[in-house]
Amino acid sequence: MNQTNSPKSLGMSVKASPGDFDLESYMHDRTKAVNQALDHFLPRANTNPPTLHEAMRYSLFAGGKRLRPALCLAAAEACAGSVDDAMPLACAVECIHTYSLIHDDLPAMDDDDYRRGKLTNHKVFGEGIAILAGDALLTQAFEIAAQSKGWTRYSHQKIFRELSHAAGSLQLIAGQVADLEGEGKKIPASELKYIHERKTSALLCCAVRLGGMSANCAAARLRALTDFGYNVGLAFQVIDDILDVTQTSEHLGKTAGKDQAARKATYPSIVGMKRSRQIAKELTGRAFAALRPFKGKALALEALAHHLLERSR
Ligand code: GRG
Repeated sequence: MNQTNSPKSLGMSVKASPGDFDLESYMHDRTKAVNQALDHFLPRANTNPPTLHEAMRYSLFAGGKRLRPALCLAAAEACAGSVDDAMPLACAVECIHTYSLIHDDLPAMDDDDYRRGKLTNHKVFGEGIAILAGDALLTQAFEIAAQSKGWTRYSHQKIFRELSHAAGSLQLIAGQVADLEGEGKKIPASELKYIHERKTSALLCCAVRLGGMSANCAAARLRALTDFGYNVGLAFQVIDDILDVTQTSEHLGKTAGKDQAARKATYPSIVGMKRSRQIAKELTGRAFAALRPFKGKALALEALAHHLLERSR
């Protein structure tokens, strides 16, 4: 198993969070647990057909930051739930996220050669296997989620609906369609927000909500987590747009400057760098405000929101 996604390698040794919360060791522990769980849930690499299972594992263990699983587990903890109960849902979201990256990198989409500091899936396994590895990871997510225990407020039916809605034609894929169709066009900030809400915020928000659901949280808590996840998700994409301009490919582990090259609308290209930073800060402020009902018990979520704003990759 590739263990390159340690918090140190993610640049987390800098001021990681507000207060005394040690985000670096939190991420170290949660990343290790998530990697072990994913390793357990996925078929072995030599399972027939071995090329497919190798390809699925190649991208899943390529060194992703594991932000969505961390958000899911942190939300569960904020609601007095357990990491063990939330883990299948955290892993399901990471499988969907990885599938979306494999497909996003394909020649028919963003046509990228590098992801997570390594050659993209289709560069190593060919386009056909990369498409199938993405399909299989998406499907695998539901098989993993089926292994969650189910809760009185949140049945497996509700969990499946949550995952399929975030990954489906109204959210993740709608965002990707709008992104593709917007290439080379001048679009207003409202349209860019529509893309970010769907392409990025929907799955991040889903990760946070599923964490709350795994703790059988009450409706008011779920609303607060939704508000938090939505705003953190939008801030995450604004920062991603900024990093695409300000960081090198080497540092990001993926091709920097792609947005400009593809003539994609981004916050820096529409409102400028200074205003983009302000917007990311405002969104993070709203995310913090959403956590007020947790009365200081959502320290990991707070630290993650702060880190996502300050991150450099
Ligand atoms: C269905 C054909 C088909 C494609 C789906 C929806 C989709 C393709 C792609 C969207 C993927 C995408 C690029 C979303 C933007 C969100 C984003 C910035 C992802 C990167 O997340 P990080 O930085 O990545 O957390 P790591 O590698 O660290 O997990």
